[in-house]
Formats: sequence, structure tokens, C-alpha cells
Amino acid sequence: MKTMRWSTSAKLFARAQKILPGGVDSPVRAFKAVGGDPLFIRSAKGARLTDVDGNSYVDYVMSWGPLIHGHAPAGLVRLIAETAKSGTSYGAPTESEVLLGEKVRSMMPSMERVRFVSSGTEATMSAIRLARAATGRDRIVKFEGCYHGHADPFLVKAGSGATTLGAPTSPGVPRKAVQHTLLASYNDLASVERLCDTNRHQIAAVVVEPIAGNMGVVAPADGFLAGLRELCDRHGMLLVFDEVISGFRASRGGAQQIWKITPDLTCLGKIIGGGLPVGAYGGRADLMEYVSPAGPVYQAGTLSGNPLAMAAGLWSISRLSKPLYTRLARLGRMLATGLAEAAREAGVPLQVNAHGSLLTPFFTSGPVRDYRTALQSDSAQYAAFFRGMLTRGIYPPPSQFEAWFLSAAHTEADVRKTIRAAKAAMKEARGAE
Ligand code: HOZ
Repeated sequence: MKTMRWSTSAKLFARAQKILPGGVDSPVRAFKAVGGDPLFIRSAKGARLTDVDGNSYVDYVMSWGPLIHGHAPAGLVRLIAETAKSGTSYGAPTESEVLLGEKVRSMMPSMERVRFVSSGTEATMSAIRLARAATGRDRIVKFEGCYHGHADPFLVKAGSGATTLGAPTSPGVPRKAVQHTLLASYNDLASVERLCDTNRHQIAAVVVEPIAGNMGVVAPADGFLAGLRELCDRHGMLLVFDEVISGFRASRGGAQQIWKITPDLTCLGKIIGGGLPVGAYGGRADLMEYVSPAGPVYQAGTLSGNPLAMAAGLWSISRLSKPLYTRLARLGRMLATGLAEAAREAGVPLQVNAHGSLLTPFFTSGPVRDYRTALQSDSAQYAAFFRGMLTRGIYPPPSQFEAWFLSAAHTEADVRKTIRAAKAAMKEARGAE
């Protein structure tokens, strides 16, 4: 094992902390949950990251999901450079928005109309504004441990970075901003039914990650999504799928295609921008007609439908194919099995939740099916494991509660190397108890 030096990253982090809060622009990146200084990245290609000290890693963060084709695919890089020659932003309509919108609808038919925005956070906050306007109701149901970006109404028992850093409900969110947010338990239809009974005719929407990816990966239990659809129909609520992670990653048509559920509205991000900043919300045409300027629900953005992001998104989703998903699922199974075996050999309790190219190894002995069971995980042991992986040239997410992402650029050799590293890192993690 090569000894890694991280002195340049450490120096940059010291400087960064004097200008950026916590030294970063998004909290989980600071490595607070796993210890040590964050790595500053110099470049990336395929499945590999290279840090500013020249160390190279097999990357399982992959920009938190968008890079299903790997880092910097040559065709995409050429396209972005070519597109930029014609200008990088106009604040006026372009053909590329129409093309990407039509492509999204052809792959995800519930998206009868689409509005492009610049992030998943914008998509979800706009979708609930629309749901409230369309139903004339204020309350929304969200699930504990699901993360829908950082807009105020969603920052209650939020997953992802909020959970990672131990503040799932953020200060600075006025009580009034979350007074209409009702919390249910993921994979527990009865908890939603109870809310429906006690809030009759007051709930605008049920918002859910159809495959939870922000408390770690948790797939929906049999009947859970269909049950939500049925409850929404029965109670006049809209069903909003947050497919920012699962969209175009779980399958070409997202989780909604796999489970054959038609949500009223869907939020997208990540893959539809091919690694450039993008988000989108869309769904039933009659609902989307409420959105300004077709209707009265206001929402706008200077960089919305940005031509570089549209071109990258179109490139990215046009290259999704059945063989790609089959290959990713095979690599996902190989990695999940290898991590489980490494844990067994080391005598470390581990549950690996995997779905296609997404997975999370939870350091716990019981099955993880919701936020409560995810929180049973031993985060300290994950942190020790993470550090052991890093020193062996593997870059997993710096949090127990995030998803690992595979890409077309990962190879079986990468996965084998990862499993070898995991075998050693698990033993160290056990020793760190
Ligand atoms: N917690 C975010 C992903 N679910 C991290 C985003 C980032 O740091 O880029």
C-alpha cells in the first residue's frame, strides 16, 4: 500500500476555511463525519479522481450521481466546448430546451410538460408551490430521512448532509415555514394513512424519493409506492416523486417505470444535466399549466434552461441503454456481494442495500428499511472504514448516509480492487471500535 501525502489538500483547506464557511460549498464534502481534511480535486477522468497532491482514487461519489457515463467523456467534453463557442447563456429561449424537454417526456411519459431550473432544490420547492396552488391546500407529507434539497419546508428530519452532520432539522427555518410539513415513516403506509385521517382535505401533496438515496439507499417495500398512489387518489392529494437521484439512473424511465406508478409531478436533476447544474420539474399538463407564464404560479431563473446544461443533458440521456443498465446492475451486485463478504470475514455487522448502480453499506446488523433503522448504523465504524479505503485509493462518499454511485467507466477490475481494499479496511474498522 502506497503511503499517501495530502499536504497540498491540507494547505488549501486551511486557506479555504478563511474564505468559505467550513472551507467548502456543500457540507458533506468537508469530511466532518469521517475525520481528516477533505481532498481537493485537481482532475477526473472515467472512474478516477486525482487530488491536488497527485493521488488517484476509484471514485464512488461521481459528483453525487450525475456522472453515469463517467468523468469527462470525450464526446461530452467536445460538445460542451463546441456549444460554448456560440455563447454560454442568453436568458432567452433556445431549441435545446425543447429538444431536452421532448426527450425527457419520451423517456418518462408522466412528464407531459417540463420546466427546467438550475438545481434539484429549485425543482422540489417549485413543485410544492405548484401542488399547493393546484389543490388549494397547504400541507405536505414528507418522509423522515428523505432529502428534497434545502428549501425551508423540507428541512425537517431531512436526510443527506443534514443527517450526516447531526442537524436534520435546521436552525434558521422559521417554525411557520414548516408548520405545514407532516412527517411520515418511509415504507410505512399506515403512517401516511394516519396523517390523511387527521388532516382531511388539507394535504396538497405527498413528496417521496421513490428509491430513497439520502439516508443511504433504501428501496421501496412491495406495495409502498402503489399504496401511496392509491392514498393520494383517495384523498385528492398529488403524488410528487423526487427522482433527482433515481431518474435515469434506476432505469431509462426512473423508478416510476420500474414500479409502474404514474406520479402527478416529478422532480429531476443530476443526470439530466450530464454533470452541469440543472434541475427540472414536470408532470400532468393540466397541473403544469398553472406555472407562469402559462398560469399564475410564479417561478423564474436567469440560468434556467442554460444552453450548456441542456446540451450536456441531452448528450447524457440519449446514451442510456438497456445494456448499460444491465452492466451497471452486474457491477453493483458484484460490489455489494464483495462488501458483504469483506464484512463477514472481518466479523463486522453490515447490511448492503443495493439497487442497480446505487448502493450503501450500512454498518448495522438489522435490515435498513427506513430512517430509524438507517440511524442504527455505526457511523464511527463507517468513518474508520472510509479512511481505510481512502488510503488504498478508493473514494467512497464521506458519510454513512449517502449513496455510492457506479458509472459506465467503472470496470470489474475497479470493483475487484475496491473489494480487496474493503477487506483490509473492514478489519481496521473493527479494530477501531
Ligand atoms: N449531500 C449531498 C448529496 N446528497 C452532497 C452534495 C455535494 O456536496 O456536492
